[in-house]
Amino acid sequence: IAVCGCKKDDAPAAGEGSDAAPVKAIKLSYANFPPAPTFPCVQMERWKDEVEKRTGGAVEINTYPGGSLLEAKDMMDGVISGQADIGCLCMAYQPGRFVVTNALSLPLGIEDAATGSKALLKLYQQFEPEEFADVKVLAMFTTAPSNIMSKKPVRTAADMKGVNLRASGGAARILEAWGANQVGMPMSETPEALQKGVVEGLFSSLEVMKDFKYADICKYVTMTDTVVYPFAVVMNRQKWQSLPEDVKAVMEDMIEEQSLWTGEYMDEHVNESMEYSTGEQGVEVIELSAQDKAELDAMLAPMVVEWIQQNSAEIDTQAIITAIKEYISSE
Ligand code: 3IO
Repeated sequence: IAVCGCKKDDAPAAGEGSDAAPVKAIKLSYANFPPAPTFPCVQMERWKDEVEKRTGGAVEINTYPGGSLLEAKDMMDGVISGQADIGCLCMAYQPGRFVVTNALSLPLGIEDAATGSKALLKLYQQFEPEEFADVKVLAMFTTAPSNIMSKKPVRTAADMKGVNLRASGGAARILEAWGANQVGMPMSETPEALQKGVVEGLFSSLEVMKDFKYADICKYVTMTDTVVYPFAVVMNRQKWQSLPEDVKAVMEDMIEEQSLWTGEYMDEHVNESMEYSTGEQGVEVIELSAQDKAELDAMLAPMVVEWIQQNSAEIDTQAIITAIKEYISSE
């Protein structure tokens, strides 16, 4: 069937009004774990709208934000088993499963989400890690660099010691290196943990200050600008193979575009979120002294070398790090 470039009222199906959508639209479900206003869901709605438009209504995508179809840690297996056709996952929640792509969350000096997203997609395309063999990758992107959001001020490197801060994956190991007490959980469980006092803050990208209303409770942001969180959007492989070629072509053409769009959206939204936090919410932004920043950076220095050594039996770790550094410096 011709799906692209064909207006939906060109050839109405039998028994169908000329203004109706095609009767046999392909329906796809798309699962996401955080609430609708957050960036993984904003990019999901953008992808849905573009795919529906570019396929001329031949594809209909039903989105399920907030873990209503699959929860954070079930995303990959849920898509592989077909509980959802498409899913958006944060790879930090299963660090051992996504060893290659999680290399992006090592302290390598990625400055923003646009750079991180470009680098992550290239990394995936160059190394084709086998953990994605059972799915079709539709997009990959990262958050902006992580900073500390907390109820009490963290003004020095010493202030971090023993503070319960929530993080996941590579970011969690950064907090450990700094002597904070890292508590691991998906972002979707963090609002309750903050509310109950299980954690006193978190370590993530700053758009969450607005999108999760953390600015209501975390009145301090300490700028560390370290490590991004890598994300993937994946489709069930059999479902992908069942799609008409012209539908596949639309989605294929959108892989890079969607990945970069999301990185840019993230960077802009971090700025918006911090304007809101400092302007309307009275949040204080703390800059560490040059000496403290150097001390914290020095504590992270061994992490990349350790990662190269620890994973070298399974993957070409040196080549992966060299490739990432190349992608980043070509920005
Ligand atoms: C994230 C996850 C869900 C919604 C918004 C978000 N912003 C940053 C993240 C990264 C993340 O998953 C995390 O655990 O910090």
